[in-house]
Amino acid sequence: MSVVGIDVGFQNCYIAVARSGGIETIANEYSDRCTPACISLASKNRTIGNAAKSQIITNFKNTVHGFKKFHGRAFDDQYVQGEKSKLPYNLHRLDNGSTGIKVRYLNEDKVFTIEQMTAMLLTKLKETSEHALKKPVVDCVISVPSFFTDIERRSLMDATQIAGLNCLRLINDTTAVALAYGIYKQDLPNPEEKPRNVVFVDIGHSSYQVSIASFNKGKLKVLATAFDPYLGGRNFDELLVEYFCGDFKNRFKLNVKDNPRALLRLYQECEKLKKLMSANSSDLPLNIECFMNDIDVHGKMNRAQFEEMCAQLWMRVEAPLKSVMEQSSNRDEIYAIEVVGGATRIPAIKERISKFFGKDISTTLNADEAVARGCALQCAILSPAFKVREFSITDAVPFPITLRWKSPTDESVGECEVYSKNHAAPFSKVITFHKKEPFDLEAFYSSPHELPYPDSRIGRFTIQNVVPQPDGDSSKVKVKVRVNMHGIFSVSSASLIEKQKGEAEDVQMETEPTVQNEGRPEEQVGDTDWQKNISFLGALMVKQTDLCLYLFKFLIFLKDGDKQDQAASSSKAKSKVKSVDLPIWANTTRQLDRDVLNNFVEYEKKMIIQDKLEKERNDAKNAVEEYVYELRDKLCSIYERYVTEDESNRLTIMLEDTENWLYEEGEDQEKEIYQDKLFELKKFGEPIEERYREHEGRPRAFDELGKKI
Ligand code: ATP
Ligand code: K
Ligand code: MG
Repeated sequence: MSVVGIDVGFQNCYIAVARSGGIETIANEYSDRCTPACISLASKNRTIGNAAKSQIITNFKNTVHGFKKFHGRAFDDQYVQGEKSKLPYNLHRLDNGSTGIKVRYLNEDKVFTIEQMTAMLLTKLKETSEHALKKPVVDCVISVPSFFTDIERRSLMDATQIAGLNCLRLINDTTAVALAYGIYKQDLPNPEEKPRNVVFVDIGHSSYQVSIASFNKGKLKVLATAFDPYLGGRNFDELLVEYFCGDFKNRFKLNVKDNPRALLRLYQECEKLKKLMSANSSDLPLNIECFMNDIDVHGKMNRAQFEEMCAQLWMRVEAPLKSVMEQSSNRDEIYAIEVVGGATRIPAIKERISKFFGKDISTTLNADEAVARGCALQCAILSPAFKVREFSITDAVPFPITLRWKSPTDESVGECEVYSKNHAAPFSKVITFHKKEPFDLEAFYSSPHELPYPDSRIGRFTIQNVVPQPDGDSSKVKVKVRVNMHGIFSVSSASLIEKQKGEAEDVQMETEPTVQNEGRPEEQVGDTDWQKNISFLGALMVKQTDLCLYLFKFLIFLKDGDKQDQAASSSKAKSKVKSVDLPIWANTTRQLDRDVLNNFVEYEKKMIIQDKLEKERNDAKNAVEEYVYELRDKLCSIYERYVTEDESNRLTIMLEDTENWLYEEGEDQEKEIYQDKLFELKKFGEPIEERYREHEGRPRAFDELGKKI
């Protein structure tokens, strides 16, 4: 199996792999360790990464970037609509209401889903890692913003599937960084000692994430997370662009915003300027030649001006830091503040963070590569083929999750917060219900106001085939819910416990009217030590009807780990009850239809083949062109002595004809045509080459011989 970690950034993607020497970040075919999250669609193929980035201006309508946060978003979503007006390419409303991207591809109008776009990017990253590892890559770990909700995570998971990847874990950006920080540390406190608390800050192009994690030898636990999902490097670019648009309007009478190409160029130049200002506080120029209407523009800015201009943004740096500290009880001692992400290079941001903690910040991690490295480490830990130091990672649930249930036959409703904020994850829980018929469980995020997503629904899960006991009593139904490795909630299994003789007492005890209150056990849930595998949390009566009691009870709290789960449930089952698995019908919000997903998988494969064929065709064409230049060059240099004048003239004409052909009729031909052309040329070229080699080779052979003697 492959051990690959992928940081899918809003702007920049990085790949780290495990090789015998350890974890290393790998470079793509441009010797660049950063692959831009950019895809350009064209009439014959698509280009992805660096090559696509260079098309941003020339092919702006079909070059797609900045789409990461469209995952799981409806077209009508406020965020999507806000972005839409800023994008050079077109968004499109899909039939199911999701956001699609409309481009010209293979000479047709085509709408791709966000999952497909990210899959294209992943295809490229997969190929890059396959090239580096020299073997197929399927298993991987991929990073995700910690504030991504279920819908966004599931959408990203679908993308990995379309790209033919098996994502072993979607790991939160800051958790990956924490892992990259902790796993190599030799001096972490022993398990019984006071843990070391470290704050991790990642400010990328689109968002700002903070977490606080506690470390002991061999483990890390995320205590709390906080974020500003809409603050990143791009906000600074936007302000600079805004400024220069005004400046150029005044001084050059240019309406930059009416010209998408000029606007895109200005964005690129402003980003460069922003980076320069991080290292330099003096006046810096911004010059663009032939910007618009043949006018060259020039402007300037310095760091002080920039800082004044961005006042509203600096104010947003503190809130997530404050939030994360307020949430964690171990706030007294912060050992270090580790910052990563490109935008943390801005001096004013560093200063603000440092000032907040009253302490210097550390930049011991590679700001660009730490996330990818953490992903690769997690992948190595999960891989049976790799030996990695024992290191356990406990993440935190970013938003509380509530479960609500309804009976189809009467109006009874009950609900309970099953995962509190910062609850350990991954984590499974078993809830026991007493039911006579199938019932629905609805999962949703309990505090919509803190959700950076407009829809708090997670999904509806119908527990099917529930029947009363032969004696007419309610059946005990155990439902297992979990927040899995990817941070995704699900109702993972349900079983009906058939009453055995001699068990009546047990049931009676549970249906005792004393538990009829509507108290909520979630406070207890939050306080439970997750490491204790089983803990009884008391029972709660939801509503009593004339005929039966709807009762649920939290029974077992299991640290996620299927073996433990199985062991616990099977040993219970063996003891005295018979359990029957119940089918669950899951209807998760905004989920891509599985048939549609499979079509996307096939379509991605087709596009990969198409790209490969197009590349071969292009290579064949380039081979002809190169041969023409090479032969022409050699005819009047090294081959000169080996051709007659007549021969040379004939060949020169032939080469010229071929060159002309390449620009005209031969501009766009099938691969075979180019191959034939090359073959024809070589028929003339190769005999000359041979004569030359023979002649040149002879004295050298003597030389070689001479050396040996
Ligand atoms: P996200 O984490 O939001 O998905 P990302 O991972 O693609 O985005 P990064 O690669 O961490 O983002 O950071 C890119 C951002 O950092 C860009 O806005 C870039 O301009 C900015 N950046 C990079 N270097 C510097 C620098 N020296 N000074 C200022 N900003 C910088
Ligand atoms: K990145
Ligand atoms: Mg990032």
